[in-house]
Amino acid sequence: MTIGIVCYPTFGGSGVVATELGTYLARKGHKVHFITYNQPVRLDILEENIYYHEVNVHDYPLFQYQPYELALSSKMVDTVLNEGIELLHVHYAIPHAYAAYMAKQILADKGLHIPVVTTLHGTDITLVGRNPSYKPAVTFSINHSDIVTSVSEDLKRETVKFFVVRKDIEVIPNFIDLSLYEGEKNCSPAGLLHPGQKMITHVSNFRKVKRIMDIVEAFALVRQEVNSRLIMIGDGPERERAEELAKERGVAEDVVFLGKTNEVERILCMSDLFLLPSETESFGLAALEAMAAKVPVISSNAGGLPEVNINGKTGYTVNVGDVKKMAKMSVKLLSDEKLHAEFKKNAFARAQEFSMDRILPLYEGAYERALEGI
Ligand code: GMT
Repeated sequence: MTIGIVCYPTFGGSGVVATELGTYLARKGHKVHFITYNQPVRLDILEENIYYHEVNVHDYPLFQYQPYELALSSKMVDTVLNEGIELLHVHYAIPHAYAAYMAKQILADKGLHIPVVTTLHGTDITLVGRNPSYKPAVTFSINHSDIVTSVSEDLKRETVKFFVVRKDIEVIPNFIDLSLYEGEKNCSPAGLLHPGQKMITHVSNFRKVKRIMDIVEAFALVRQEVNSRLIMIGDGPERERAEELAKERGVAEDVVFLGKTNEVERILCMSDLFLLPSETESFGLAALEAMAAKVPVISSNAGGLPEVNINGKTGYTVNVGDVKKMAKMSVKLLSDEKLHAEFKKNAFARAQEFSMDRILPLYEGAYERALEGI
């Protein structure tokens, strides 16, 4: 198949999923054309069957806001016509599904039928999409996609609850390439830990929804009982406040802010525990990545997280904001070697259920059905 993938090129989960999906489809022999405003961070354009088309938005003094959707639709049309793309797969509804609908209409006008597959990722539904300024356009573009997929059962329920959806939504969970987590030989704490310390890790874009302060508060409690260090990976608006809070709680020396790094797998494989206390999370790809590295997870029980992290097995799930419980369960896991070993095993076994080999064919199936017009 020749597939056009539209996504955000940034570190965000939807962009990562889209990039990895495209990369693995290309390795299976499909031709994959990425259409975005920047080269996606994890995309290797030198790989066979991968092509990248940049969307350029022209600046004009009249515009207070640049018409990105227009440029994106036009780029989709050109790329479909020039490269023989058979279907468009857009990740994150806003504004990609809407722009794809426009492209589809323009192409129909030229006698070409190009199906659109839309994957809903989370905040496009749970935070941004349900805002009244976007809701009618999001509803319309969901209903006019040929196939709609969502990354968890919870996100499907949320979509049906908040939008008048006439389309059937197929759940295709996020996936993981387990081979990336096999390099245990390279796995040594390097300079990150003092001798005898346990490593607690968090990875995110440090937006408010991730509840970064809960992590610091919980760590301050854990630190009183377990000799440990908190490694914070990523960057975003809440970082500075979190750094301040670590100082206020007297744990700054043991809270390391690493910023954005491509060494996530290497750091995860040395970790003893992963924290993800998000306010909402449609899936929680970061938790799955930790589990693939055999790291138990303590997460909130929000959104799709309980579909990934099984309470009492692969880690624990706690109510949003319950910092004390998060700390208590962390101490429990970090102080009981036998329990920790069992949870590590369970976490990895659970991650295997989301292995790329199992999930990729579900997308290929969706593409085939879209092409057959079902
Ligand atoms: O919040 C993020 O981490 C970014 C966001 C995105 O759309 O890029 O992530 C969403 O999509 C990920 C991939 O499907 C999911 O794993 C995340 O749970 C989801 N984030 C939220 O729902 C807050």
